[in-house]
Amino acid sequence: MSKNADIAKEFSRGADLMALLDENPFRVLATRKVARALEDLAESVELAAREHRLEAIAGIGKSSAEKIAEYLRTGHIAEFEILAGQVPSGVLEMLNISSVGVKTAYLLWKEAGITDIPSLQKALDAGTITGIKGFGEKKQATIRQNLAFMQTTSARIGLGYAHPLATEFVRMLQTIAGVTAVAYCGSLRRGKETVGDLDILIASDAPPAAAISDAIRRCPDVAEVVAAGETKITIRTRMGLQVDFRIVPPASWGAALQYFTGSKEHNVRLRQRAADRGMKLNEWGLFREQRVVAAVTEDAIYEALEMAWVCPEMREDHGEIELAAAMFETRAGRTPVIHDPRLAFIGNQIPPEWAAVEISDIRGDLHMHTTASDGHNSIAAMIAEAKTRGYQYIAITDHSKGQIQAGGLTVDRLMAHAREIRAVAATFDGITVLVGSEVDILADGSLDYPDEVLESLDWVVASPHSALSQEGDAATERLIRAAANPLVDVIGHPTGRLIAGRRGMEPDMQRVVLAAARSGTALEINAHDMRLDLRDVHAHLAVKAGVPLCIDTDAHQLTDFDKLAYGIGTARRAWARAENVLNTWPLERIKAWQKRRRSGDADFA
Ligand code: DGT
Ligand code: CA
Ligand code: CA
Ligand code: ZN
Repeated sequence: MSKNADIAKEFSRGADLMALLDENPFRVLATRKVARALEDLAESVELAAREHRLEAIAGIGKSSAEKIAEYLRTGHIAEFEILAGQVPSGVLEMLNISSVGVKTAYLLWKEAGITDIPSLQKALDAGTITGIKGFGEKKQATIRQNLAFMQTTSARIGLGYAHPLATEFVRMLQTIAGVTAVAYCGSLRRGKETVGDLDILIASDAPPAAAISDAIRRCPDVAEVVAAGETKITIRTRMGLQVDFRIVPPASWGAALQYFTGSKEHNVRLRQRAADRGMKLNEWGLFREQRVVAAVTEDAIYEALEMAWVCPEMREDHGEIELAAAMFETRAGRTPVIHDPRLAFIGNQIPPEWAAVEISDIRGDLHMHTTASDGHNSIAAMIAEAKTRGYQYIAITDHSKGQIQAGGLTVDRLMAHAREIRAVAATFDGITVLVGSEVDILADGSLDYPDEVLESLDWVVASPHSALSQEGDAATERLIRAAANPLVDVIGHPTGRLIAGRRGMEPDMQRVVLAAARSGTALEINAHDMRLDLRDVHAHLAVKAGVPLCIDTDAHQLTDFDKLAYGIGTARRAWARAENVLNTWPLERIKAWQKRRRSGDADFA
């Protein structure tokens, strides 16, 4: 875990402790805000502290900045340790059970004298928790189930499992008579890299609840029905993923979709915006007095709140509300004054048509493997598949010689492979195939092939594959050195992290981005669900600095092309427009961009 995540966790623990000790709710809230600010922080908290910039971060005040500095110095925060001394450690651990929040833990501790998970388990089994308000049979049953679940798994689930499953549920539910619309919402719709659970919304007039419930139960993935009511069904899949289904009337579709898409933070701001205008927003609609102002579509709701529609991936209260309000003003012919520093990179004038990149903007995929290294398909099969996807160009980029276990190519094999790619490509019309390589960035930032070899290639992806636990500065220098080579077109999966598998390098990404801006090098968003590297906050740094992103699937087989959607989700979370994504450009523009750098007359700084 990074320092940012470590300290965020520490503040979150501090907030929990304060709440359990009945501290002032405003202080608790302020402490939670610090945790969130650190989670969202794109740069290294250590660097910001060293340069005395902590207090400039929204949500972090003087005393929090001091606490952060203290943590960086000593590895703990004394004030929180003192609080921790007053709360049994088992009470904090109970908060890890989903459905046990601070309030519940507080009651269990103070009213029932339960101070750890084993005694909670015992009390639930023996049925000895009685006479406490809010602890009926139902609540206890829920806690018991969640406790059992927690003991089998605790991790958030990756998109590689969650997305196909959600898509399949949506497809299946759409076939039920009486169902007028189905969509997944929650974190999946917001394009987050992992999900806690799935939220699926179903619009249906006269609720055929029984038909829906039967159809869900029949799905082969369903292991257990956790709860089933008229309008809400919750199941658990064999893989341990929870899915919440909610049935709403079509008249409330837009409001429900908006509500259940979240994020909570975005929704809080929206409800406030409604209140400021004398209206009330909830999952049923936007109301003035008892009258419905908007409810059927999301568009209408945002419109009535004097905002442009916000793409789901941006709904995190990271400035998108201010952006959408400014777009609304611009469209109405007014010139909004933008004060929000988060929008500064867009410029003084918000274009009325500002839009995040979409799948249909993508013209090609510039990172993929064949059987020459560790791919499963031939050159011809990859080209044919790319053609069916409507791509105008692709790059074939097999591994370099250092990747022995992945069948990396010696220089001789690479040369033969290049000839073969050109020969096979000549048999296809209507698509340009770039001969490329995914060359290893070695631990010191040098590359696995000499420049003479790279010069003969049309496209060079340079990626780190080994020495991924390097310390921060070494990792930063390594990536900067690779980017400085004018023959490198794009840095592939820059940190090497694997979601739920490997933490990867933690370079100072702001410095890497600035170096890439100077050298005119693109940075990859590797779209594989296990990677999503760059991640959202780092890709946002590239967008702000004007460094082109390249959204690649790194396909090792034909079906991997489908993973593009995950990379698009991350790019949209980073506020990337089509313009920011290199592989939305026509090939001629990419070539001109590459030529400026390779010929040394680049003027990228
Ligand atoms: P996850 O499941 O942890 O990946 O994240 P989400 O965002 O999918 O969260 P989830 O499943 O708890 O709730 C889905 C959405 O429903 C959430 O983004 C906003 C909305 N929502 C659910 N419960 C609440 C609530 O208590 N307050 C507010 N404001 N919104 C809620
Ligand atoms: Ca969810
Ligand atoms: Ca949920
Ligand atoms: Zn690759």
